[in-house]
Amino acid sequence: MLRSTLVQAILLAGILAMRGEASAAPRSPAASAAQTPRATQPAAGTAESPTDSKPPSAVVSSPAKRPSLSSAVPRDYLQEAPPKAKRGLASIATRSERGTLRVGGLLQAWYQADEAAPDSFRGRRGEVKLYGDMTDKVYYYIMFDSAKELHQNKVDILQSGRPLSDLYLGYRLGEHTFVDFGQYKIPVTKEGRGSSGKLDFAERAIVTRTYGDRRDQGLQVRHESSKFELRAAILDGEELNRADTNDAKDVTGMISWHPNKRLEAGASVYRGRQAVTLGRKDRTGVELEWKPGRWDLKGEYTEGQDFARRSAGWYTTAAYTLGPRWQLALRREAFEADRSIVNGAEHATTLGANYFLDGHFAKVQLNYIARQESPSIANDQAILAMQVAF
Ligand SMILES: [Ca+2]
Ligand SMILES: [Ca+2]
Repeated sequence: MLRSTLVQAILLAGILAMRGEASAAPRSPAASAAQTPRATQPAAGTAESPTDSKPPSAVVSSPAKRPSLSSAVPRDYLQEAPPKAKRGLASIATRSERGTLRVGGLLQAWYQADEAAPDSFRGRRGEVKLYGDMTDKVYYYIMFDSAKELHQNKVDILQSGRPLSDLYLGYRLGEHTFVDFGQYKIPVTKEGRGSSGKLDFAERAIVTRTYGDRRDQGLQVRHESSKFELRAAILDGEELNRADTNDAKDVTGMISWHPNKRLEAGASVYRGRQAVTLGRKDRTGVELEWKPGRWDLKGEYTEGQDFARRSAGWYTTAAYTLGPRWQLALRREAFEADRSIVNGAEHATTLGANYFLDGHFAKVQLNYIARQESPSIANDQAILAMQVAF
């Protein structure tokens, strides 16, 4: 109890400090408009006609600024390029005097050939995202993965198969600083917190999907500037769609430094207590990405502890872009679910080919995953994935 109260006090102090910093350097509406790209072509029926720029006389006197169609959601969540007018679905957005609404989605269909399981077609991801701003300070984000039930052929005591993934409301403390309140991705591991729509391979590495790509409920402070990204959060620690089972609150954070477009280095940490027995739940990870020329080289190492069990894993990926359409990628990875077991690590080598029909908005991925473990079993896998994201 004392510990969680302390953590809450520290977090609150952090928020107040950042608020002070934000109010010390107020930004002009003009500057903010210049820096926030707007979705340029709303869909039919939500038209931003030229007359839209002159609000009806009834609201002329209203000092409230209409928020831009860009959103304050974490940039990792969004597709790489800002929506362009000609990008069709990417421009679905609507704006009213009450705020903005944008629609996003990530659809993936797979064919999976597996040495250890029946070969199968699979609707892997069916994410529907609704997000926007209610004022120039207040924003919201909700995401459902409608395909979750399709691949959970088991009793789901953890509620992870429920389609609700993200649900948060937020407040913009300053130009680059936000507070998210609700359910969102924990910041552990770079690949885990990044968008599922921008992966080098059809699936994340074992280490990043074990520790990262996980959601929890809490309060998060986020700072995203041109060279730094920082997050600090306080969480229930029960993962998504579950109420806390103890009074303890977990804390997590990340820092990432990207001095230029080619280099990014970061670290993430998680300290928590789980179950009624308050067993340890810790993660510590480092991450590095370097993009010289056509190459994209990245790697992460993360270790964890759950109760007394210690685990660790890493991956390294080398991707080479052949041209606007083709990219080849190779990944080596290892994961040790229990470090007390000798030779207990599983290793995998994944060879991937990506064919971009329209960047990450529409792409086809072919992966072959060779898995090595001890004792050896036949469990290699091939995946053909097609994706549409907007
Ligand atoms: Ca807890
Ligand atoms: Ca094997």
